[in-house]
Amino acid sequence: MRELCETDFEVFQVLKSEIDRQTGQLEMIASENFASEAVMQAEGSVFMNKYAEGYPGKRYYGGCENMDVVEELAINRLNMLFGSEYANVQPHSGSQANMAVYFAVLSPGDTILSMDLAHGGHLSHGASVSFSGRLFNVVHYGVDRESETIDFDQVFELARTHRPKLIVAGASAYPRTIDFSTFKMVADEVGAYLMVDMAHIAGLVAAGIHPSPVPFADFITSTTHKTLRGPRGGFILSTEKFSRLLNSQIFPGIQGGPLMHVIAAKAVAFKEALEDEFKFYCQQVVANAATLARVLKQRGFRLVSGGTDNHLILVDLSDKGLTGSEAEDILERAGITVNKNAIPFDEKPPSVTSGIRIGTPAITTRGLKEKDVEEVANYISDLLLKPDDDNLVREIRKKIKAICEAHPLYTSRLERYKKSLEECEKQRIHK
Ligand code: DSN
Repeated sequence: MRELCETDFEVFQVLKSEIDRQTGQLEMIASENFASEAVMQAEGSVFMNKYAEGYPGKRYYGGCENMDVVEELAINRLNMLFGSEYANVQPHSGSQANMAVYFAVLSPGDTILSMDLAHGGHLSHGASVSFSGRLFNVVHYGVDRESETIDFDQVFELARTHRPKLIVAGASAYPRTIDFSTFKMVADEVGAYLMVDMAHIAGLVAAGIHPSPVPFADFITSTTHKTLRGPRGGFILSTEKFSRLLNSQIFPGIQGGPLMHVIAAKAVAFKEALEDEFKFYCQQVVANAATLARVLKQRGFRLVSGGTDNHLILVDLSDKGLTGSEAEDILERAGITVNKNAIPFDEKPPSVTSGIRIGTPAITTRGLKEKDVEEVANYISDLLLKPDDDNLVREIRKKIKAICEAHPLYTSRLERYKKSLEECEKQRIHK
């Protein structure tokens, strides 16, 4: 078999650069993580060659016997992980998992009550630029101006006024525990279905650190690549009674052939998440986020809601004369990757913002603990308090590089790439 570097040197080089970027910088985007080599091995495998429309035991193509086994493994492990009755592991993404639930229980024009994107919600929860906002009548709740936590008085009031058919709980930039039992009370009072999109916190739920939505929600959707640390993709959990309806909404409703290589990788990730080691990892993610919050507060930064219960924090930079996009850029130059993020009631547009979102899942995967996070939090503070100091950026870049070297990532993969590159260069010279 010819190696990638022989068949396509341009893609090989850019892949090598991306490995260098991921391993040589501190990844603090709250929604990103590093999947294990085993997960990547399953995804980069011959499973990708197979069409398997349908579900285990009922496919529309021959030769699916191994597909059935791997999809059953993924389904059973996922149900075991969350204590759910029904799982669909075919959604290509979280958005498609959400779309399938909407299409299962709503008709165009029906009302959804969900969290405002500007207060930490998600595009696919009814933002006007998303299919969800274009097809459905969406009413948004948000956070309370004072506490910056979900305003349940508003949730109750909007539910009573608008009688939504579906209430969506779940967020992409919310640093606090979400109270699913109160959402269930609201849904019951107005006769709505409850969907929880737990994409950000799925790993924490699996590890028993965040309360589970399973006892409360009719539908649970998620991605697999955030705190859950699997391949990029989605899934749906529910009860047996919705199984046929949900299966048919994913296929043939909105998707064709499932990505069987991704499903194989999901199966591997779910097995990893069932192990005790994953629980310890998630505990460390939360401990690291708490340390980050503590140090940044000590250094004079205001955090939305005053802190964090989970894997992320939202820093309000409006009193520092910095925009979120400037802060993202300064940190990136020093080797720390974060994203600009609107804070609740932000007056700046989403392309600028007044805040940044910082998360600890990926740095925890590479082994950073509280002491390292304290050091990193101080570097972040130094950089944001002296945004024009280029020497400081250079100095901290070196320190971040040293932290990365002390916590290596994908060592065997890098070794393989190095060997492959050397081989390839030898052959290029000889040609
Ligand atoms: N884009 C993801 C995030 O960063 O939170 C959500 O889909």
